[in-house]
Amino acid sequence: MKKNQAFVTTWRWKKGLASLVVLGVLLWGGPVRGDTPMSIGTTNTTVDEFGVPLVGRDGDPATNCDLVVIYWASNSMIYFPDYSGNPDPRNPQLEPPSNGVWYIGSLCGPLAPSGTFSACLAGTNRPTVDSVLFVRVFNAPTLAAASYFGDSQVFTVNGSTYEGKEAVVLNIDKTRYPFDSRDNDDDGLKNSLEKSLGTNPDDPHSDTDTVNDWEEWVAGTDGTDPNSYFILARIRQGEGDEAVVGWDSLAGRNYKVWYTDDPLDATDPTPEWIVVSGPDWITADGDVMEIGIPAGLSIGRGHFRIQVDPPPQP
Ligand SMILES: [Ca+2]
Ligand SMILES: [Ca+2]
Ligand SMILES: [Ca+2]
Ligand SMILES: [Ca+2]
Repeated sequence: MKKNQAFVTTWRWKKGLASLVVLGVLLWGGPVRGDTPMSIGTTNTTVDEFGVPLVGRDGDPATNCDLVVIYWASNSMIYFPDYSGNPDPRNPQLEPPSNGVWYIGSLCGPLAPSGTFSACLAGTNRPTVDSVLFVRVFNAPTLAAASYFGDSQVFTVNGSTYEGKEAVVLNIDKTRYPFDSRDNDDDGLKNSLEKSLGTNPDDPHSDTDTVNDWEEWVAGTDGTDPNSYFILARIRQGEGDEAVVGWDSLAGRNYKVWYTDDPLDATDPTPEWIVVSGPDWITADGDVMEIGIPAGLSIGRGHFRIQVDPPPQP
């Protein structure tokens, strides 16, 4: 009997010691690293600066997928990266996963339908409670190839769990910010946009078609291909004496058609042009546009030209 009592006493003492130890950890053990996995990700589709969904893992290897990086917001602030996309020192990078990088199309837990991503943070990657973070997505698989980025909201790890996980849903709609808004060659295109288009940021005429890089971007032609430039492609007869003017267009761009019957030579240095496509811009809904000019063939010899409305530059 005495033996049993002694055992119970010892056990109670040990239980008390265990409580003290646990209390000690809570009081002195520093930040609490949640012991459950954490997933962070998007449920909306993130698009690039042209409105095209970022490349995810639809059968592609991860190396083809666009880059995702998690950063610390050390004082709850997001700072702009440098011209090459490297983060501000006040936004250091969270240790990447052991298998390399996070990317668009990666999957973790219940998040990440096609075209989005989620990252699973567990073990040493799992940030401590009260960590303040944000996520940056890029428009290319590597920082060296990227030119635009988009940021999530700043969020705080709070340790809460739902069905065994802490889940943070991010909102990143677009890689809307250029790393480099300078215009080295003064052709009207930002350096970052030239990188996205493949044109030379130090040369206003990247190819030899004499149409400059900005004009080619406005018209939607290829600034790296001398055989691609904006032309009025065709004029044909429509109903009766209707003239039908056609050109290669870009969906969403706005156009006007102008006409003059002046000779466009040295005998008339100030030709008078009039708009014949109506009072409003015409928005293209595909890659070919045609517009009928009533009685266009009855006005004799003349010239048409197409004007493109420059869109806002990303
Ligand atoms: Ca430029
Ligand atoms: Ca250029
Ligand atoms: Ca050109
Ligand atoms: Ca061209």
